[in-house]
Amino acid sequence: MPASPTTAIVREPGENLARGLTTAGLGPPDPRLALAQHRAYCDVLRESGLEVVVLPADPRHPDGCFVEDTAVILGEVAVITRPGDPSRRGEEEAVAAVLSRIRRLIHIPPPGRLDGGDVLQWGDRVYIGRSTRTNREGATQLAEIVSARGYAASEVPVDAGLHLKTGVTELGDGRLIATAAMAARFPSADVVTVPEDEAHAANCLRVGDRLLIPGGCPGVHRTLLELGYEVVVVEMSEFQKMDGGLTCLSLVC
Ligand code: CIR
Repeated sequence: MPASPTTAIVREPGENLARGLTTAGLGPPDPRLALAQHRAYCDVLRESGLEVVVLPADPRHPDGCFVEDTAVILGEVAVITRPGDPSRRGEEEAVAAVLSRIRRLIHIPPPGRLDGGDVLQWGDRVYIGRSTRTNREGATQLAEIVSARGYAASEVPVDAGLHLKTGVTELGDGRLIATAAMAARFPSADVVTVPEDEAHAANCLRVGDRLLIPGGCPGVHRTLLELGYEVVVVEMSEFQKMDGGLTCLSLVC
């Protein structure tokens, strides 16, 4: 496994982003603002030391910018998922083509369904969310793949929110950030619990020494600064309208 990540794979949001799946009820995203926010996100990744591979938007896949769901990076291996919603199948192909140059690929075959947003790697353990997108077969297939590589696998029920990582992500330094409901699933962990009105802050992205957090969460921002994190705020409003967060927009490998 490379000592630290060097690359982020992203895909630009298209003009038809609003035709993707959403339960947010926040109204349709503005495709131009989404593209500007996406470019700013990529700039932060570059400033954080990553080479950013930008795939063009694909009009067949309005949710295609949420590349996290298409693969799980595990050291030298990339697990190419079988996205849980049929409308998203096929998004994984362009990502797999890039990953095949830098990782050995393993595929999730049917009847497995798995979204990368349901996979949280934390230390030597891989947590797999059982959500509306990730079924038992998909979770079991991934558990076998990770177990064969020395990780422990645990399934976590996802009762609220789209994916496991909608409600819990890694801050670095052995700490997690989570909604209250998800924090209860990690009783022995050091967890920063987000207030209900800043629930979207449970999806943060640690890149090197920097911690990317979404805009609109002043309370969590303060807490993280007090804990000593080098925080970078990234505006995500247009992606939040489509149930997306910071981790969803890239595959860091
Ligand atoms: C979907 O519902 O599939 C997309 N609109 C949002 C996916 C967000 N992905 C993620 O949290 N990993």
